[in-house]
Amino acid sequence: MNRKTERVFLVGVELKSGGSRGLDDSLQELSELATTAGGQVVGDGVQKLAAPCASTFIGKGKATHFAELCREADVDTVIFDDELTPAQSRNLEKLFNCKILDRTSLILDIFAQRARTREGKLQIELAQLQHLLPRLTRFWGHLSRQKGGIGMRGGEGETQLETDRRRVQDRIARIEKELEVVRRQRSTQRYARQRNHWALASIVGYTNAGKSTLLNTLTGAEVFAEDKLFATLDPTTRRLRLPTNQNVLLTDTVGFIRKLPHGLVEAFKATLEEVVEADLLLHVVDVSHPQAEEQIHAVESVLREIGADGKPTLMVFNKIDQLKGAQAILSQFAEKYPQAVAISAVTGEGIPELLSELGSQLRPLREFVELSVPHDRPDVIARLHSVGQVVERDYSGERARFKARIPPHVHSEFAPYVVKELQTA
Ligand SMILES: Nc1nc2c(ncn2[C@@H]2O[C@H](COP(=O)(O)OP(=O)(O)OP(=O)(O)O)[C@@H](O)[C@H]2O)c(=O)[nH]1
Ligand SMILES: [Mg+2]
Repeated sequence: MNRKTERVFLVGVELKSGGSRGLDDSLQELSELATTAGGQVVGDGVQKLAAPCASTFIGKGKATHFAELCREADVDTVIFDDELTPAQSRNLEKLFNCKILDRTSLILDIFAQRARTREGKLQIELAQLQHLLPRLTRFWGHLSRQKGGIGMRGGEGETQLETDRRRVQDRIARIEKELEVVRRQRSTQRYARQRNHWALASIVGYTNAGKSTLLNTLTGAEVFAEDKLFATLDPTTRRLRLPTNQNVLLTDTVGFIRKLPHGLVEAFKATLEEVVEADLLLHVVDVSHPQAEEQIHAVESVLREIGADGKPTLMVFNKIDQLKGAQAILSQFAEKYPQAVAISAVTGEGIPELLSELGSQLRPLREFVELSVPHDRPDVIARLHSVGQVVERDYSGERARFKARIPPHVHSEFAPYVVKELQTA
């Protein structure tokens, strides 16, 4: 763990089909990922290709050249921006004579470093082992899990390999069993929540968009927020009370990224159930990011993958304090997404608008009723004001009359006083 920081070299490929701009952004992001994982990027190289090479992904000549650069720069790990096949990894490892990672395994490593809950840790380990299994080579060596570095390191030689494979398979089987137990417990907790019948809103968005910061600002939660990718892995849920007295459960969860490994999405499906079950999604976007638009699409594609597309979604354009002179961007987005709100989770700008938009989007979930309450039941009247949103009141008659929106979970409490179901606007 206290070994010197790993020196990292990045390799990107510009396929004829994609533009070079996409490659630059992708490499820039890969570099952030490598840094987040604790590496130090000491160089990078790109190659233009019609199609990836089956044996070494990039061309053999280019690979040999990069390998030389890496030796000179004393590089420990070479990271490819795309997913490598097991054969490509093995061949490249021989050629470079150092550890080869791809974007997928890098993201998995970061997740492994960040997981805190039992379920999170198990999910990551499972995804990691499944990714690793066909790629086991002598550079991965024994499987003691090490923290801090990029990935696992070993180097005990080929003889270890068969034993390692068997151990990985055993471990996968054990984790799957354990996950089942952990999940059963969690779904019991969820049922408890469902009985509350509060609306559930889930914050989604690209990694580093400001999701946790927003949850903290809205609810005073103390979720870890940091200018690093994937600061959050495990979901946190807090109650948010809107100015209209509506209670909402607000969940902050793991961020998305482009080329998010499929195995990881699979592994996280259970965690992401909060997203799938939500009544409303808050899609937080860092509008100050030059790739904001691409990030929106990446998030939408993960949402599709987990089956949460088509959900009512409130677009939240965050970090407007960072826009400075670039306000034009905001109006472009506003045109494209007319329902959106623009905020700064840090300065609090736009938060009142966000709250009121939340209120109106969640309103249809509540029942709009007319009530008639005897004057000698001030307790009922007080309770109505504390849990409901009273929009009209009339104390002049024999009984007090109200028009109010009340959340479903207290509907039965007021049932004796309801005289009319009103149309929800
Ligand atoms: N200037 C500015 N910075 C913000 C704003 N919102 C969040 N940030 C910063 O952006 C960084 C990322 O914020 P987080 O809240 O951790 O982002 P996240 O979406 O939860 O990220 P992950 O959990 O890593 O996916 C932090 O350094 C925040 O301080 C904002 O409105 N303005
Ligand atoms: Mg976060």
